[in-house]
Amino acid sequence: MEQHKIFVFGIDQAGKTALISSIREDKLIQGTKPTLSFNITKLITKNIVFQIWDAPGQVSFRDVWIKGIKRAKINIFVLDVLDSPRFEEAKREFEKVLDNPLTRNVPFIFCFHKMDLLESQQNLKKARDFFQLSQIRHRKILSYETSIMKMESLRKFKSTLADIVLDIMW
Ligand SMILES: Nc1nc2c(ncn2[C@@H]2O[C@H](COP(=O)(O)OP(=O)(O)OP(=O)(O)O)[C@@H](O)[C@H]2O)c(=O)[nH]1
Ligand SMILES: [Mg+2]
Repeated sequence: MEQHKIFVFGIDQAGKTALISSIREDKLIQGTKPTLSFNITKLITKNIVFQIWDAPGQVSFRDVWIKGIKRAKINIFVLDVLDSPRFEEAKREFEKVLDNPLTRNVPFIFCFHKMDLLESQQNLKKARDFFQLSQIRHRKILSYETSIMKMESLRKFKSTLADIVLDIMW
C-alpha cells in the first residue's frame, strides 16, 4: 500500500515529537527527548497510510531537513506559541522551507502549538500577526491550534491529514 510521506519541521523544543507521538498513540505523551535524527513512524487514518518524518530541530541538525522535504505530500510546521523570543528564528526556518522549490505544490499545515497555558491565547495573536499567513499567496496553508493536552483537537487533526491527501488524489 502506498505510504504518504509527511515532513514535520520547526525549531528545537517546538513540540514536534510530543505532538506526533500523542497523535499516534492517542494519548498524552510527555518527557520526549531532543530528536537527533529523523524519527520515521507510520500512522494510519481512514485507511490511508502515512510515513511521518519528524525532523530534528536543533541548528546543527537542520541540514538534514532536505531529506524530509523530498517527496513529502504534506509539510507540517510546528510553532511553540509560548516561545515568542524565538518567533523570528522560527519564521526564518519556516520561510526557508516554503521557498524551497521542492515544496512548491505541497500543502502546508501550520500548527500554533502548546495552546494550553494562560499565555497561549495572548501569544497566539502575537504569532498570527508575526507570521501573517494570510499574506502568503499561491500556497495551500491550513492553520491549526494544537496542544498535546487536548486529545480531541489531535483526533480532529489526524483525520484532517487524510482529507488533505484525498483532496490531492482526486
Ligand atoms: N505545554 C505544552 N508543552 C508541550 C506541548 N507539546 C510539547 N510540549 C513540551 O515541549 C518540550 C519539547 O517537546 P519536543 O516534542 O521534544 O520538541 P521537538 O520540537 O521535538 O524538539 P527537537 O526534537 O529538539 O526538535 C517538551 O518538554 C514537551 O513536553 C504542548 O502542547 N503543550
Ligand atoms: Mg523532536
